Order: sequence, then structure tokens, then C-alpha cells
Amino acid sequence: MVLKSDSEYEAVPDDTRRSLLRHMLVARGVDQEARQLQKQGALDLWLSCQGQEAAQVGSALAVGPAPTVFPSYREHAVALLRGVAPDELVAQWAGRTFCGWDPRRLRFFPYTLVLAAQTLHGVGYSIGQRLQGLEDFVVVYIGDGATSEGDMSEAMNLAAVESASVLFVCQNNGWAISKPTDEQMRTSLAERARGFGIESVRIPGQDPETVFAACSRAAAHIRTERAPYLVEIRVARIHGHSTSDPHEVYRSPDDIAQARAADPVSAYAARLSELGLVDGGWLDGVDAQVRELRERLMKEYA
Ligand SMILES: Cc1ncc(C[n+]2csc(CCOP(=O)(O)OP(=O)(O)O)c2C)c(N)n1
Ligand SMILES: [Mg+2]
Repeated sequence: MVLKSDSEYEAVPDDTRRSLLRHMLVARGVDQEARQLQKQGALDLWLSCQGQEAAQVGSALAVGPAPTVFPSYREHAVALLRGVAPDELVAQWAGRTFCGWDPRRLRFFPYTLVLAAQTLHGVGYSIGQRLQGLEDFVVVYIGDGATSEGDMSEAMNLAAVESASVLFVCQNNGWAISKPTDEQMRTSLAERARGFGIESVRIPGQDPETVFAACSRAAAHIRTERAPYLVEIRVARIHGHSTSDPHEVYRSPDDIAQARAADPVSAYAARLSELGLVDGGWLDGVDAQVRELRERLMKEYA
């Protein structure tokens, strides 16, 4: 089967565009509420995904519901899109449970705080599924800093050698807590993947349609070639690494201001409004849904 050309992927259907925006708005609202709950002492910690919603929603919608996802610990937008309820999502961060959802039913594995361990879990799972004649498409999410772990190199090599159906999605937010990316690597991760024999692409992550198109292409490659693929997505982290991390100490005011200005959620909402794809009524409807989710979370945890 021939892979579709770039232009065939550019026309994202209008329903998909609205879906991208709705999932981004929901993720933003839940993330804001979780940060608020942490400030009130209801959660012990929260790692915000603000600024990374387009990368997460674009990639998750592009691959569809079939693949099993092996997340890191910041993939809240993917989790919500996969059906994790907000109260299930924050339960871990309130110290109530190791994992608030059913990983098998949702095909969304528990968050992994041991950096890069999920890369090997994901590749191994994919190989195991294939051996049993089951769906072997796996998506592994990883941050830029975690790619410095040996596990990531082992996982990429194993995936390449075994031709495993694994999509590696790296959200490169420029920071491993306070360590900037240029102090972590001399080449891009996309280049490194090619050294292992894995096809890859490096894309900006502010526009969910760019991410959706690149990940649709990657998914088609995985399904037709039965071989791994890596998408490196450049994103801007709006808040500190976690609610315990005062990023003003090591980030310039300019860097923080630029990340806020590049907010993918407000930019995409404005774009779809300008295009006439959503109107005030539609936005109010999503807002009401988000408010209800936030209120439920507040009642359960505050
Ligand atoms: C094996 C291991 N070493 C160190 C840590 C401490 N640690 C937690 S998050 C983090 C930075 C990770 O950065 P990155 O992979 O870029 O992800 P981001 O938090 O930016 O999404 C570090 C060093 C850890 N959790 N696990
Ligand atoms: Mg990072």
C-alpha cells in the first residue's frame, strides 16, 4: 500500500477539527482545576500539561482508539481523550491509588514516573501482542529529558530490530525540569532515531492539525510497513515542571512569556472561530461541559 502524500493529509475534516478543539479545551480545564486543587492542598503534586495539549490531542486522535498507549506522567489530554475520568486521573496525585483507571479496558497504561521505563514496556508489549496474533500497535509517549536514559536507546534499537509496531511520540518541551534541551543532546531526537533505523519526523507542536497530519502519516507507516516510527514534537511548557518547581528561578521572563504567548488552546479556538467552524454557542456548550467536570472534581477532592 502506498502512503498518502502530504497534501492528502492536509485536509483535516471539519468534525475532526472541532473534536481536536473540544478535547484541548477539556484538558485545559481539568488541568487548571487540578492545579487549583493542589494549591488548596487537596493534591500532593500536579504536573501540568498546559502548552502541550495540541501535541497530545493531535497524536491521540490521529492513531485512533485501537493502539495501546504507554504514557509518561504528563499525558493528561491523552488520558481524558481515552476515557479516563478526571477524578480517576487525579487520584494518583492525591495519594489515593497507584493508578486511578483500568489500564486494560482503556488501553492506557499507568503513568510511569521512572523515566523511560515505559519505552521498554511498550516495545515488549507490542512484540508480545504480535506473537499472539493480537493488535500490536503501541504508542509510547516520552519527554525530551527522558530520552537520555539508556532504556530509550534500548527500546529504539529493539523496536527497529524486531520491526515492532511502535509509535514513539516525544514531546520536546525544551526542559528536563531545569536542564535545557541543548545541554542534553547534540542532535535532535528525530536524527538519533534514524541512527537506530527508525523513520522519524520533527514538527512544531502548537497547531493540532500539524500534529494530527504527521501522526496520521506515522500511523499509516506503522500499519503498512509494520515498523516503528518516531515523531518529535516541539512544544512550550507554560508552567513549571511540577507544582513544586518554581521555574522563574532558572527560566528567563522572556522564555516564560513566549510559552504563554504560544498557547495552543487559545490560538486554535481563535482560528476555528475565525473560520466559522465554531461559534459562541458551540464554545459555551464546551465551557458548560468543562465547568461541570471541574465542579465534580472540586466536590470529590476539595
Ligand atoms: C530514572 C529517573 N531519573 C530521574 C528522575 C527524576 N525526574 C523526574 S522528571 C525528570 C525530568 C524529565 O524531563 P522530560 O523527560 O523532558 O519530561 P517533562 O517533565 O519535561 O515532560 C527527572 C530528571 C526520574 N523520575 N526517573
Ligand atoms: Mg521535557
